[in-house]
Amino acid sequence: MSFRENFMWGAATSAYQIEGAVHEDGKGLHIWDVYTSEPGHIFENHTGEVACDHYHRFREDVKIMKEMGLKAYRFSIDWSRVLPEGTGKVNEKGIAFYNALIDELTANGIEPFVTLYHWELPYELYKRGGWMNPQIVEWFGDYARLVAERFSDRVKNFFTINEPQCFIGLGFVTGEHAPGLKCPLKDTFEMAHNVLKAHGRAVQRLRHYGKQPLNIGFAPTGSMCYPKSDSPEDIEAARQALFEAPGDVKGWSWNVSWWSDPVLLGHYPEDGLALYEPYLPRITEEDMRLISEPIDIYGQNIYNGRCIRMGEDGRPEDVKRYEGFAKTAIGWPVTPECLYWGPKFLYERYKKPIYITENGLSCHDTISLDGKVHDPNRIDFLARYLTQLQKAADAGVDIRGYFQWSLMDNFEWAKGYSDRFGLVYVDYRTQERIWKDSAYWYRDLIAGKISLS
Ligand code: GCO
Repeated sequence: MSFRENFMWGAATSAYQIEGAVHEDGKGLHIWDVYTSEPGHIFENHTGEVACDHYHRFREDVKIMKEMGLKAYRFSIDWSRVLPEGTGKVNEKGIAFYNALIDELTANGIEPFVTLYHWELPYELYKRGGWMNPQIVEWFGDYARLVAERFSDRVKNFFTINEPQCFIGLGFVTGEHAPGLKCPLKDTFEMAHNVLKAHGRAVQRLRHYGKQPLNIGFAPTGSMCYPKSDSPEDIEAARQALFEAPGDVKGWSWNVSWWSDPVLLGHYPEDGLALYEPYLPRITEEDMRLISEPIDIYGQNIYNGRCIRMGEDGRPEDVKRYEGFAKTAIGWPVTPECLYWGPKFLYERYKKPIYITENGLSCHDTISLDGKVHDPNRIDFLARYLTQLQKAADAGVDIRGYFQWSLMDNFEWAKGYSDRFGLVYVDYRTQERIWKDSAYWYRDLIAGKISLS
């Protein structure tokens, strides 16, 4: 394998998706706690109340990571567990939980990568306007300071926000995710601007209060674009398509450059500014300085991509997928090329070391008659995708690590427990963890016993 030395082979999770213990030890409510407690929002009214019971079983879970040979683990802190009201009084029991988890990881030689916001907006802050209230910039900054003060002696790597595309787009445009709102588009642009400013403030606070030099980034998502052929025209078309602003304003949040250009280049993209002009909030130079506070690493969640060619009119166009195109259980297309072209285009534009902060798939995993969980589709998917990622590394893209989504099956948001993304199977009736075949495969890959392509 030609990944760099010290390549961070990892797996990822997020707090609400695995922790459970939502009413324990002084945790406050967040928008997902509230949203899932009301029937009709989530598949079969599932909630994260118990989830994988990771809050009580984290030692067992770290043991699994260790046996798998993971070098790194990406997890998120539930803001409302450490600050039940989002701001003000600290919940020491919540802090103690994350301290114990971090200690367990470091004692086992696993590098913790901490996400500050994987969608657990404290309900008390939501009631005060949440992302609409400009004060959230300071609320989030204070939270980041707390995290730096309490955890950064052992944690070096931080991602501020996870997938703003989703939590704004699904939470406030289409209303499929908590808090389930369909807001005027103008509001959603304002929230997005506050999200980016909050990110900037968090970077400053982490840096200032960090107990050691930190690697700080954020973790956006997006459908990548890859060219139909290796012709310069198709490659250029794919690059343009990846970074262009969606023409349908209702889908505006599904946008790479609207989120990443401000953070890394210090300005919003020109095409978006023109296209979305009627909806935009006031944007000042001072805002842009805050938003583009320098970061060290670029996280990107990548699941799939669109195939693009240059059209006869000189504009990029989507190539229709053939009938029967491979898809995962959740229905997403299998497009390994996105893990070559995505990092390549992103690295060319943003010039930052890249972590693939999420990549993976759901399969129809079940316990077979032999008591094992066979998931050949996941192994095939991972082999194909990682071969492409390796190709990107070979081509000189600075890729530092890869986090499989997910370590174990968990609460898949509006889909509840109906989709299984884990390397490890969770039997929710008993909380038994069963290694899927892919978990053994990943272990062997990390150990260098399997080579790609
Ligand atoms: C994210 C993702 C994860 C999902 C995964 C599969 O926000 O990082 O939404 O939480 O579980 O992407 O959909």
